Amino acid sequence: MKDNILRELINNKNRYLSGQELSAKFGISRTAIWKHINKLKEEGYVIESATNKGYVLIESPDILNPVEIKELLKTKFIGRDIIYLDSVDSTNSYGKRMAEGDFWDGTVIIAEEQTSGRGRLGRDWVSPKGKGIWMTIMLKPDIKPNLASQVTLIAAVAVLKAIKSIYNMDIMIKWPNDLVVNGKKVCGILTELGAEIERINYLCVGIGINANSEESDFINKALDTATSIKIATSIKVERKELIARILTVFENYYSLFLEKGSIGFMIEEYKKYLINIGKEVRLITKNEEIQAKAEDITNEGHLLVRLKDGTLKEISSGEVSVRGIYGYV
Ligand code: BT5
Repeated sequence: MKDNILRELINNKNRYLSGQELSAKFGISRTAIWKHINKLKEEGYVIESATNKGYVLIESPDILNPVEIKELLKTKFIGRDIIYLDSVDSTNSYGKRMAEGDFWDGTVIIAEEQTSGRGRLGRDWVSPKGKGIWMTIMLKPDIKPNLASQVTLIAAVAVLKAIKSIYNMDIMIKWPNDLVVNGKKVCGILTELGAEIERINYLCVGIGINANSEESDFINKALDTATSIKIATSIKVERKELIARILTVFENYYSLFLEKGSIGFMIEEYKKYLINIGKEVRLITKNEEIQAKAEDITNEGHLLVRLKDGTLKEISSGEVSVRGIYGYV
């Protein structure tokens, strides 16, 4: 009921809703309405109440309330079910546990904080409370497992375009899964899957964005390659707005991908945003590090590099980290 009242207040911004009107609409007493309003105020919603006029929503707190995110969404299925957690080990781990049972295709898991946020190959992802967007999109695509890594590239383009459209910043993709601003990482993506040999059971597309993190959040963790949208633009990110925009853009590309069976249709666009092409890079695997020149991206989203001996090598994501020869980019 509290969510219904909040939804009504959101949809009537700048207009007073009387206790009587709300009580008639939802079939509960005016005292019950008043109690729910007080609960919302306790959560940080600034609601003005005036005698004889009723209630009006002035301001929402910076918490990722699914009710508000859903009001901003323009999607058909992504984010129609949102699981909101104050704190979790990792939204991807939560998604994997959830996938042992059933879930709606397009369910999104969002947390204010991750206590064991994960990067690729067992690396950590720093996810301080209330500062970022730590979320996982859960999907059930009817595709072969070898296509799963392409969804990472879709997510990278979707996040980049959503950020660009709101903050108009100079943001690039570092193949395959990092978004970079001023030579530092602002977003990382971790796609994991549950699959049989021929069939994907589920995909977890984990997206981590440093939205409002401060320099101190990174210095404390000795992360000198990280930045946030707020550090880069001096603008406080409206996280709910950005999440809704990302999910909307993601759904468009993802639906086209399912229809066409490959990301070939968007590879030119992906390349346009790529920071690596034409650069000398270091390819870091578990066992070795080699230097090469990044030349192109294949239609499957693999990186083509020219080795020192002149041969071309095709690299799929997951197996390597790519760094510039002098540093992170
Ligand atoms: C990634 O891995 O970049 C994937 C990050 C995915 C995070 C999301 S958050 C929601 C979902 N739930 C999860 O548990 N994970 C996903 P990788 O390319 O391996 O980069 C990891 C490296 O980035 C670390 O070893 C650090 O050097 C650096 N790093 C850690 N936290 C960072 C942060 N907040 N910002 C920038 N760099 C960070």
